[in-house]
Amino acid sequence: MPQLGFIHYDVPYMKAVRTENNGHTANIQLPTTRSDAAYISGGPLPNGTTYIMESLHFHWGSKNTHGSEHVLNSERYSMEMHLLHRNTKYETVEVARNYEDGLAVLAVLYEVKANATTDFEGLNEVINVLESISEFNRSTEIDDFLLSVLLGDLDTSEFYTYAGSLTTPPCSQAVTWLVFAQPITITSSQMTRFHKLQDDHGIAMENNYRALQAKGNRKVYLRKT
Ligand code: 1SD
Ligand code: ZN
Repeated sequence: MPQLGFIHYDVPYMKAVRTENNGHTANIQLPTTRSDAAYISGGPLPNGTTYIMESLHFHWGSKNTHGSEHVLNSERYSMEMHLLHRNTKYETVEVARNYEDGLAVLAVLYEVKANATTDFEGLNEVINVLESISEFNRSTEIDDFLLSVLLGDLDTSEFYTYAGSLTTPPCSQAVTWLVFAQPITITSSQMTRFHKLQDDHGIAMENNYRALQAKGNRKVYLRKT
């Protein structure tokens, strides 16, 4: 399998990126213009296709013992980030989600370790603005947003991959999932900043993850590229 390729992940976005509390999560919408966009290719993605970065968001629990959507070897993690990419052969995410090769989501797992005292700095790019979007419908902008910082020194060569669905309605079967095998350690104070977000009823936004689904006849592959 070819190596998973990251294009412009190490180039800051020129346009400020919009970060919004949509009542379900903190969602960051990335520019997708010809001169200001990031992409992935290779790995398990169909040969010769490029997927453009569209948006990213997070899923978490009410406690640090749960919150991720993926579970690795029975291990639940505190939070999971989704980097949603669209196959450039489709015009929009809405169109792409009607096709099996429409979307690719990179999933990063976060583990809160009680004895971790040093923040995972990469996530602070997002965490620093969470207070300003604590209420539903609030939005703000982040300047010079850099995707590579978010991944830190995560080993992106090892991931689980399978053909699956979006985890929110309409749960379209349109996603090539790539779940990085190595979790990122964050501090409990970093996790607390997500727990302070409020939903559309002004109630703590928590447990915004989908319940574990049966694997069915899906094949999940562990890839080391
Ligand atoms: O939950 C997100 C949802 O907010 C939206 O981004 C959707 C794509 O249209 O993707 C799902 S998920 O499957 O990435 N969780
Ligand atoms: Zn998601």
